Amino acid sequence: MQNAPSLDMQAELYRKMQVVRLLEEAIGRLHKEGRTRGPIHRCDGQEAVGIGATAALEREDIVTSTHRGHAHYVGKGVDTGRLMAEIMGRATGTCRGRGGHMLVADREVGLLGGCGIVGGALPVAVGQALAFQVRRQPNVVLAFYGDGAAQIGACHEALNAAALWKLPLVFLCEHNLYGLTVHARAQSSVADLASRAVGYGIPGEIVDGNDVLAVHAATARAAQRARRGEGPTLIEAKTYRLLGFSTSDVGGYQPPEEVAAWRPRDPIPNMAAHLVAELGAERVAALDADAAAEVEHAVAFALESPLPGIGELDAGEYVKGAA
Ligand SMILES: Cc1ncc(C[n+]2csc(CCOP(=O)(O)OP(=O)(O)O)c2C)c(N)n1
Ligand SMILES: [Mg+2]
Repeated sequence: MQNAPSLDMQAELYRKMQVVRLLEEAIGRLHKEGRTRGPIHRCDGQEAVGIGATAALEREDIVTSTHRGHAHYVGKGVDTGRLMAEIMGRATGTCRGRGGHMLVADREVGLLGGCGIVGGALPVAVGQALAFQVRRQPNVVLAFYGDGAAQIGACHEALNAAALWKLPLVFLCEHNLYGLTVHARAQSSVADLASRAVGYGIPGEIVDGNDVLAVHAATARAAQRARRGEGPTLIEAKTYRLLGFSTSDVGGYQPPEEVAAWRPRDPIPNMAAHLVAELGAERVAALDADAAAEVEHAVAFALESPLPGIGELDAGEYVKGAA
């Protein structure tokens, strides 16, 4: 493959996908035990998108995320202990436990934040990319959004402005076939959302979202183009939401044959098979063990961490006593 990452980097991409999967499974268990609050949007099956795309960025580049952002967070380098603590509302979380799983932000690693308003982060990404351009900084913004978010007005406005002003922005649409319980065919007159790029005069590319190396390569190309001042790219990553919308999803709308067709395309076992062939089973087992240890440590750290104290309630206020 052209510009394929080194085998060591491929191993790290695999290990990070495993970290995300194991985190999701741990969150699922903790949720069932009543130890998390609110619905959680797991990304099982979509790990290759977040991990592959963020690996193509520099630390100073910025990511905006969605309500389904765990792979984006881990990929951009958020500490998994502080991430887990944030998901569990603990004082040691990246936002001191105030954001929760949908609103994780960590400026130190270039994560501007998750977003519970579908498509709401896209105009924010435009603003950040404009700031990079105005300040002549050599950085790019990677904006994740879903196929559902692609149907809202703010998405059109963001694409139009970014294309017009040639902003250093990569639009990455995670097309997982559903917005909530609604199939893509009931949301859009076109199946390939990348085709919309033509209307903005920017490149559009469809990529196998379950192939971490393909996602990485496409994002690296788009980021290079953005850094050269040539403007945004729209990448559509075709993927699948294996476990439904959220932990409160009662299911029943994803046809079993559809799920069965996507199961063999799970990005993690496929990458494992590739790495076993390249590096041997022992090395892959060591990567699995390393990922499991990291997640175990992250969960223990979160569970040992205190909830925020009542005295810290106004700690994040811009203006003290404004109310
Ligand atoms: C503005 C807005 N409208 C509706 C919702 C409710 N809602 C939450 S997620 C979602 C579907 C999003 O679909 P998609 O962008 O494809 O993301 P996915 O859940 O598939 O990852 C909807 C309608 C919301 N959070 N914000
Ligand atoms: Mg979707």
